[in-house]
Formats: sequence, C-alpha cells, structure tokens
Amino acid sequence: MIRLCLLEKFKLSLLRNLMFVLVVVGWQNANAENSKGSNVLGQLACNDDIQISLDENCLATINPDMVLEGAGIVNAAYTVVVRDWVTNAIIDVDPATPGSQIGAAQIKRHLQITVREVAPPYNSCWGRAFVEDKLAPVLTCPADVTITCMDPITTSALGVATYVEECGGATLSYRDVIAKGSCALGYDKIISRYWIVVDASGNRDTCIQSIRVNYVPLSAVVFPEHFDGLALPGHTSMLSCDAKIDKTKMFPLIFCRHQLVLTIIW
Ligand SMILES: [Ca+2]
Ligand SMILES: [Ca+2]
Repeated sequence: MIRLCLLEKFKLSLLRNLMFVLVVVGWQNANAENSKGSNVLGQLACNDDIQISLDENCLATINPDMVLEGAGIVNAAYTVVVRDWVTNAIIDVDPATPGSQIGAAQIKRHLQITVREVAPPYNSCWGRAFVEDKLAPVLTCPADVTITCMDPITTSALGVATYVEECGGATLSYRDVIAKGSCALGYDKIISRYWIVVDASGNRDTCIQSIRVNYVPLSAVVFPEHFDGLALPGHTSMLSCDAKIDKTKMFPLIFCRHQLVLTIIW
C-alpha cells in the first residue's frame, strides 16, 4: 500500500491534474512462483542444486525439507512435484505411497523439484537435483574349500559369488592369486580367489574365497596290475618281449606339479 501526503496548499491546485510516476526499483511477489526461492513475504527458498542418493531399495522419497532452505521445516505444510529436467514429465514411481518417489530410472538424471505451500499464500519455489546411486552391491563369497590337485578349480565346481544390487545390474568377476606350497608346507598351493562386483555407478564390493589345494594322498593312488602271470588278485599275464602295454588298461597316472614317479621294473 502506498500512502501519499500532499501539502494543503497544493491540494486545490493539483488534485484535478495530478499524475504520479512510480518507479519500481525492486519487487518480489510472494504469491507468484519464482525460480530460486527469492521471495520475501513467505520466506520460501529452494536450494539451487542438491544431490539425492537412493536407499538400499533404490528409492527415495523427496520431502520438502530436502529442497527448502532453512531449518524447522514442517513437511506437511508443503506439496512436492518432481519433474524430469529434460522431458518435464512428472515423476512418482510409487503412486501408492504418499509423496513423490524416485527410483533407478532417475539415476544420473537431473530433476526439477517444486515445493508449494498447501495454504495461502501458496508460495512456491523450485530447486534442481541430481540423482545418484552411492550404495555398493552387497557381495557374498562362496565358502572356503579344501580340495586335492586332482579336483577341478572352476567356479562351477567351487561356487560363484552372489550379490544384491537393487539399482539395476552389476558386473561380477574374479581373479586368482596363487601362493605355491611345498611338501614341507603340506599342500600344493593356496588360491585366493578375489571376487569383485561393480554396479552401473561404479560402486564396488569385494570378497575373497580361499581354496587350499592339497596333494593327493597315497591311498588315492591306483596302482597298475602286475604283469607277472601270477594267479593273484591284481596280477595279470606276463608281457612277451615284444609286446606292448595296452595303455587303455593301464592305471591313471596321478600327479600334480610335484610329480609322483611310478616305476615299472621288469
Ligand atoms: Ca508416491
Ligand atoms: Ca548400487
């Protein structure tokens, strides 16, 4: 409201042809939507640029106090409208839940978030947000195992790590680091299988599966038959001087890197 006060002596001479020129230097309308929350009367201001991280379920509910500047904000006093910065489409991935929810589809996208009062003067402001997934997948390694050097060391035989990643896919891989053993140490080698999982945002988790590879015990060796012609279990006919051993009927040679030498003596 603007109040004009005229001197009595000018009233009679000026009232019939009075024109005022009002120069507006600065003005802010509390009822009009503004872009940066610079209004004064409602004291409503939005943060210019915020980051929103999704939770373990890859969701986030955008509340007014996440966008509005200041403290003591009562969320129930405002409504929130979320729009994609590029498409301008309104976003609420969980209509059944009160408020505006965002999810995996909004990761690495900018949003325009408008906060408006639910009561007069219905002031409002908007802010710009960037959505991020900052939670790493949760990785679980296969159990540690002890095998012999005759056993396969493939992942199909020894297990594959599993992971939980709610924000879309992730890439799982592994690499083996081998520590050689010896007879003195009592094992052939220990394989440390490093599993790693990386989600689409570069968050990662790792775990290690230990694989102990033992030598084959002597009890596991299958010895060949004796070609001596004796009528005893495990004995067979003698070989003639120019005969050849049928290898398909021979024993399986069992050796690892440290060989078990089997000698045939005639
Ligand atoms: Ca909702
Ligand atoms: Ca993630």
